Amino acid sequence: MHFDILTLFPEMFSGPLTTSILGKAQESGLVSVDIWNIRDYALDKHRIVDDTPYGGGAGMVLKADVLVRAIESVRGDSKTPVIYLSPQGKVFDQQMAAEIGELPRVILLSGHYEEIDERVRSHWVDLELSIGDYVLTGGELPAMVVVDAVTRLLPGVLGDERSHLQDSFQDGLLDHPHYTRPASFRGLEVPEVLLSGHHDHIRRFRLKESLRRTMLRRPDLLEKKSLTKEERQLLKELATEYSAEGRVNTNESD
Ligand code: 9WO
Repeated sequence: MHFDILTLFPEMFSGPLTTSILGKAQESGLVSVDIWNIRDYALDKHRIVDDTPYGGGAGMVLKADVLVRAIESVRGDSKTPVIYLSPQGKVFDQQMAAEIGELPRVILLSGHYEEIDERVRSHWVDLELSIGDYVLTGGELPAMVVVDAVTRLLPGVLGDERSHLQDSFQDGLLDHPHYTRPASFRGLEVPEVLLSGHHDHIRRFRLKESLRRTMLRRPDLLEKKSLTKEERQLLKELATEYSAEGRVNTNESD
C-alpha cells in the first residue's frame, strides 16, 4: 500500500510515520509514504500558495492552480483517489480504514489553517474525510491518523496476525478490560475467571464485559450491530444486573 501526502508542512510527518509499528511497516516494505510539499508546485517567484477569498471575509484560500498542479503531478496517469481531510468530511471509522486498506494507493490532501478553493474539492477530491467533530489547525494530524489506522490492518504489520481481529470496533464492540500481574494490587483483585485457565469461560467473560462497556458507553454501536445468540443471552444477563433488584456488584458506575 502506498500513501502520497500533500502538505504545506512536510516536517510535521517525520516523527509518527517513522516510529514504532509504522516505521517497521515502512522498513519491511509493507507500506510506503511519500510526503510532497504543496509549495513546490507554486511557480511564481514568491512561491505563493494562497490568496484572499472572493466575497471577502477572514482567512485565506489555497489556490486551485497550485493544488491541481500538485495533485496531477503526484497522480501521474494513475486513477489514484484523492482524499481531503476536513471537518466537513464523512466521519472516518474502522470500516472505512479497512476499505481504504484494500486500495493499492491513495493521495491524502492536508490543508493547513486555510480552506481549499471549492473547485478543487468538487472536481479533484474523490472523498472528504473527518476524523471527528472538532476543528484543528490543519489536516496533517488527521492524515497521520488515517495512515496509522489503515496501515495497522495490512497483513503482516502487527506481529500477532490475530491481534487486530480482537480490536475494539473490529466486531462492532468496545474492548474488554485487561489485567496483568500482580493478581492482587492494593487490595484490588483480578477477576477470578481470568486466573482459572478455563478458556471458554474466559472468552465468555470477555465478551460479556465488551457488551457491558458498549451498552454503558456506546449504545449507538449496539444498535448497529447484529447480535449472535450468545451475545443476546449475555445482554439479557446484563439487563438483569442493571435492573433495580440486580443493582449490586457492578464495576461500571452508571
Ligand atoms: C480556518 C479559518 C480561518 C479564518 C476563519 C475561519 C477559518 N476556518 C478555518 C478552517 O476550518 N481551516 C481548516 C483547517 C481548513 C481545512 C484544514 N484544516 C483542518 C482540517 N482543521 N481541522 C481539520 C480536520 C480534518 C479532519 N478531521 C478533523 C479535523
